[in-house]
Amino acid sequence: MTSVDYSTLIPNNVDLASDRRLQRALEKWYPNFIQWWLDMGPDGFQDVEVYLRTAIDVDRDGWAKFGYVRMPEYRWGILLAPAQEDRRIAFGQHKGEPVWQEVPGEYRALLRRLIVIQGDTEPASVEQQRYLGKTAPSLYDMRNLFQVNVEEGRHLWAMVYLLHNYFGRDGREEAEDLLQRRSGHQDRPRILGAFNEPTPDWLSFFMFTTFTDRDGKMQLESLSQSGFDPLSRTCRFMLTEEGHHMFVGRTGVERIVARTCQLMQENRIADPVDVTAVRNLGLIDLPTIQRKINFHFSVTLDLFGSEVSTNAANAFNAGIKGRYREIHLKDDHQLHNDSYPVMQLVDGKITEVQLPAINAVNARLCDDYINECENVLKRWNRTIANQDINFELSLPHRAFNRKIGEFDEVSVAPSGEVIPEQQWLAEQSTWLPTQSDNDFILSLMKPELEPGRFAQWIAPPKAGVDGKPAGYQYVKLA
Ligand code: BYC
Repeated sequence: MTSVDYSTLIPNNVDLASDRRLQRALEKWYPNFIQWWLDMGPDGFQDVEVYLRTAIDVDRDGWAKFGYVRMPEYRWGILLAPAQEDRRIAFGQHKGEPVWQEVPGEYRALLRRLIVIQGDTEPASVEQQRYLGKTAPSLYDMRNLFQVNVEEGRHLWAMVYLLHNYFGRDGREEAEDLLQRRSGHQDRPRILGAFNEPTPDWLSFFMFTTFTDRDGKMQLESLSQSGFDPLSRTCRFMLTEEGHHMFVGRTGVERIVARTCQLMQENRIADPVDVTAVRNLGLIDLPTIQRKINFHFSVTLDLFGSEVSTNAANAFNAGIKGRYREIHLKDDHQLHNDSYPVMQLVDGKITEVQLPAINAVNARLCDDYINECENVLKRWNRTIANQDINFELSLPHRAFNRKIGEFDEVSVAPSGEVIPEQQWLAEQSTWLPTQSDNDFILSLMKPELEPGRFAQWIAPPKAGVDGKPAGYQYVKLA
């Protein structure tokens, strides 16, 4: 295991110095990455100093250090979690064989595709969040946004390292293409749907980091089970950083909910659906927050691919992508004779059907994801209940508003009821954010740049970053 070398242009623990060819290829990619970061990274904040954490080690304790950094000078490193001695493939037809240190020829295309899709999401999210710094509700939040952004940049590096080191010329071409596609671009969009949606306001950002970053966690966890060891080690270290992103999202929404409920109480607004009264106080009303949940949750479910998928079955069988926490599951890890319950549309009704488990790997990952999201909702609802407000946020049914998978062609209410298209058209504005909801949210987005001050519509956090107070000067604006 090589310790992290910070003396070079590209900090790494993969002994880059000993591989001149790879080092040269990455050094050639570096200026293009920086150009992309300057063009598409946080707009207007490239020169300011931000109190950021940088990964400096891969040990569980003491892996990061905090300090002021200008973002283009952030040390984006290539960091792999420590190798596990005598690691064996944990699932699929190669179960029990030693893990691969090189790409197995027969799985080359499959692996490359998964790595490219994963890699594509990382710069996409930075592009989506590019303008949010200008409307940050506090310096604390601005710093968290930039932390998320630089780490997504590092995750792009992680995938580019794999492409350059293990996929030769076409890997290098893919790495270049990762810098060419653009979120929401007409001709060169990002690969997956949710990464082409705009993130124009901070509620969208917090919803994205709650729901979409959580898909990131689930996918990275499944890839970290991979029999291709460099992918597994790369993803394992990425997961260390991912926790903070979801924390930013969950607590961000929680703070908005807390502020709304607190001021509703103080102003004796008893009816939580009295939207006008709440909005007149400069707050985001709970029904709008519900519609934002409906949107971000359903769009994110599409990222899991089709519930029933031969792609996913092939990746599992090949030992390339496992199930969530595969090594902790209690079965034969080959799924020859196992079945798994999947929700499907049968005779116009959503019905649970037992299917061969190997074809239902995506459905299972969705289930694990939904369970986690339920726990997040419980926390948000506790915040509401603590203020004695009679309102409950909920996740919409998994079939609601889907564009991919079993339910892509059917209209379904948040309750899970299959409804006629006409009813969907008539009622969708009560279920999904409307233009006027989005305009209202945008109208609240005014920057609050005084250390320790927070915008009207969001409560301060319970604690600051790295033991510092919430009012710390997290960003030194020029
Ligand atoms: N949009 O069998 P199917 C993150 C395509 S987020 C467009 O249904 P499969 C992050 C699919 O590519 C995590 N196309 O699904 C979060 C395939 O096309 P081809 C990102 C889609 O392959 C926040 C066809 O439909 N990582 O890290 O089993 C901030 C049939 O595919 C979509 C990964 O996703 C869609 N939504 O599963 C920053 C992990 N869904 O090949 C970062 C890597 C499906 O027939 N990717 N298609 O042309 C995968 O594991 C799988 O590719 C998917 C799809 C789970 C995405």
